[in-house]
Amino acid sequence: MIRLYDYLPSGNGYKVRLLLTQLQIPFERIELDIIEGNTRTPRFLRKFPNGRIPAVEFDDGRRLFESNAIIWHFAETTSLVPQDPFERARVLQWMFFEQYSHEPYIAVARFFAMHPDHPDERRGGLPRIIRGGYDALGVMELHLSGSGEGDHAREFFVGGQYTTADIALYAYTHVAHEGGFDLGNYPAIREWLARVKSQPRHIPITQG
Ligand SMILES: N[C@@H](CCC(=O)N[C@@H](CS)C(=O)NCC(=O)O)C(=O)O
Repeated sequence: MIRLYDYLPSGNGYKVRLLLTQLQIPFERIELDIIEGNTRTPRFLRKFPNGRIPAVEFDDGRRLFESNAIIWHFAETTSLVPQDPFERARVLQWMFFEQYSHEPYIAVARFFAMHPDHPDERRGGLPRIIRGGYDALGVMELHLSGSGEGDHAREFFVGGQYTTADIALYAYTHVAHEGGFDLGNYPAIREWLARVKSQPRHIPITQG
């Protein structure tokens, strides 16, 4: 059975939990408290030198970390990843966007709000982090609402179907308010969030 090293409040961990549940792939979840430094122990670092969850371990000893690499691996041969090479690249485009332009702002602002006493050198840059988060939301709203030149409104991020791009972006967008973000001016995002939530076998972030 696949072992998933996880931390319940983590949106990155949630991506993997959600995807495995939706694909009906059984897994054992091992909760590590990141606040207590449980991903930085010599034992964990020997397996996962990045010292972060989510990370998975297979029965044959293979290991994988980075949430989006993990969900890509499990979804690659399912309807959650399109078959057309260009559409696949578009899914990856949004997954890279999530990691570079979205998660470092929206997830970090939420982490600060959830752990006001946790020391973190990035805390001083909070105004820049909030700005970055709203920039990312603006990009998503533009794409979903189809307000760009020659564009059209979209139900999902790529190809009119629910893909790993939606899972990657949903993970922290649906809890953005916990980081202080107001989605009031982002109607297309709010409708998309409801659409993702209504997918078969959806689970909330609080479910292990
Ligand atoms: N890019 C990584 C980010 C992973 C990450 O930042 N994990 C956090 C929890 S969301 C963590 O394990 N932090 C513990 C630490 O850095 O010690 C991914 O998408 O998996």
